[in-house]
Amino acid sequence: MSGDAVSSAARSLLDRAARLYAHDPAVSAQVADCIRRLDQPLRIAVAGAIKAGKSTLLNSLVGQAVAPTDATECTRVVTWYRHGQHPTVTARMADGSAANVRVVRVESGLSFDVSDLDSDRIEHIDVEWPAPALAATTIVDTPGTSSLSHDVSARTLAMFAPVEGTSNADAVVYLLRSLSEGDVSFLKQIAAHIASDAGPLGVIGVVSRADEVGAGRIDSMNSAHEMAARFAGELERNGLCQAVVPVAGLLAFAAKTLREAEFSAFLALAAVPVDDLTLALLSADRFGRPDMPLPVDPGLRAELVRRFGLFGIRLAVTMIRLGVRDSTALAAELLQRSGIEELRTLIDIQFGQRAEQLKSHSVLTGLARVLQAHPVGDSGRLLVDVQRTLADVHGFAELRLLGRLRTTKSPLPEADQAELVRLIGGLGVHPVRRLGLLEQADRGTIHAAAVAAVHKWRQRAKHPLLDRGTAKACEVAARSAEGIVKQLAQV
Ligand SMILES: Nc1nc2c(ncn2[C@@H]2O[C@H](COP(=O)(O)OP(=O)(O)OP(=O)(O)O)[C@@H](O)[C@H]2O)c(=O)[nH]1
Ligand SMILES: [Mg+2]
Repeated sequence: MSGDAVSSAARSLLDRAARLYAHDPAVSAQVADCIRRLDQPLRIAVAGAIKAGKSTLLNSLVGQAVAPTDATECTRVVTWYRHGQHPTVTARMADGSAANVRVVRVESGLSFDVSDLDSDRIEHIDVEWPAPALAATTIVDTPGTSSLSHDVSARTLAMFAPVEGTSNADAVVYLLRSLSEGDVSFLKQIAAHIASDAGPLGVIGVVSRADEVGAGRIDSMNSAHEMAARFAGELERNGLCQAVVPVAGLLAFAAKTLREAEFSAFLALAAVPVDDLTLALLSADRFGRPDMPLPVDPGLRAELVRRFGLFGIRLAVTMIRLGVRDSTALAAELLQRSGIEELRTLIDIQFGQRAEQLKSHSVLTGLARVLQAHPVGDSGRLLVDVQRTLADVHGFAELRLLGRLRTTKSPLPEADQAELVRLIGGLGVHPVRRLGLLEQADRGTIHAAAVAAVHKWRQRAKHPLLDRGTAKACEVAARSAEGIVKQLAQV
C-alpha cells in the first residue's frame, strides 16, 4: 500500500471512530486530535545532552534564528516550531490555559520572555513562524537530556515516552559530542518505547559542534567524520541509531545567512600573509584583540568568531585563497562542508519519504488505545479493523521490524542482518537503497537483484533452526523484495 493509500485507510477508520463517539465530547476530542495529526506535518524532535548545540542546529535546519541559543543552559521547556502565517509564541500551561509570550531580540537572535509566567508550570511552548522549512516538518526543540535540573530533562523524556498514548514525535535527531553513558542510556530508553509501539520510529545521530572536534583545525571535519564513523559503528550495531553524521550547526547557520560585510571581511583577511593570520587565529581572544594588526575592525572580528567560530573563519579564508570569488559561492562551499546538507538528505531518506506511513502508524496505534479504553456499541468491530490494518500494511510491518531489530539481538550473521535492515528500508525506501545498488543501476540490474533477494530471504525464512521471530523477519524482508519486483512490473 502506498503512503497515500495508507493515510486514506487510516482516515476512514478515524471517521468511523468519530461517528461512534459523537455523543462523548472527551473521547471525540481525542479522535479529532488523531485526525488532525494525520493532516499535520511530520514531527521531528531534536534531542541531546545540554549544550550539544540542539537549538543552533534547529535554526540551521529552519534557516532562521527562531530558537534561542546561549552559552549557558538555555532551552528549559519543550518548544514546538510549526509553520504559521504570522509569528506567534504561546505558552501552554500545565492546567490547560495558554498565555502569550513576548519575543525579544538579543545578540544571538531571538529570545522568549517568560519572566512574568511561572516557568515550572509551562507544559510546552508553541511557536508559529512563517518559515518555509516548517511547512513540511514540525521541529521540536527539547531541554538537554542531562540537564543540571532533573525535572528539566524529565520533560524531554516525557515528550518521547508519555505515560499514556503515543509519542509526540515521529522521529528524533539525537546530538552527541562524545559517546557518553548518558547518551547511550537515553537512546536505549527511546528504543524501548519504539519496541512497544509507543515511541518515535526513527533516530538519526549527529556528531554535533563538529568543527570543535579537531580543535577548529582546518581538517576538523575530517576528524569529525572519523568520530561519526566510530559512533555509527557502535550505535548502528546496537541498533540505537539508523545513521550518524557530523554537523557543524553554527557554521551551517552563518553560511545560510552570510552577509556581504562578512564576505568583504573574509576577502580582506585572505590578503593577510598566511603565517600572520595563522598566528592571529590561534585563539578567539587573540583574534579579537584591538591591537592585532588585521584589516578588519575588532567589532566585526568578534562578530565573525561568534557567528562562524575559528574553524569557519579559517575555512572561509582558505576557500577564498583557493579561488572562491563571490559570497554566494562561498556560502555554498561552507554549507556543504558544514554537513547540514548531508543531514537534510538523511532526514528526507529516513523520515520524509515515509512521512505518511509514519504518521498513519502513530495515529492508528493511538486510535487502538482509545478504542480499548472506551468500549461502546460497535467499537469492538472497529478495533479489529484497526488492528487488521496495522497488521496488514507491509510498510507498518517494516517499521515495526526496524524498531524491534534495534532492541533485540538477532541470531543472523552480521552481514545478513545488515542486508535485512537495508532491504526493509532502514537506509531509505528507494529500491536501489534497499538492494544496496549504485544510484544509477538500470532496471534489469534492479530486477535481478530483487528477484535474487526474494529467493534468498524465502529460503532463510524456511530454515528449520530459526526461531519464530527471526523467521518472521526474513519473511518481511522477502515481501519487501517482492514489493520491488511488483513495483517494477507496474511501470
Ligand atoms: N563551534 C561551535 N559552536 C556551537 C555549534 N553549535 C552550537 N554552538 C555553541 O554552543 C553553545 C550552545 O548552543 P545551543 O544551540 O544553545 O545548544 P543547546 O544544545 O540548545 O543548549 P541547551 O538548550 O542549553 O541544552 C552556543 O554558545 C553556541 O554558539 C557548532 O556547531 N560549533
Ligand atoms: Mg537549546
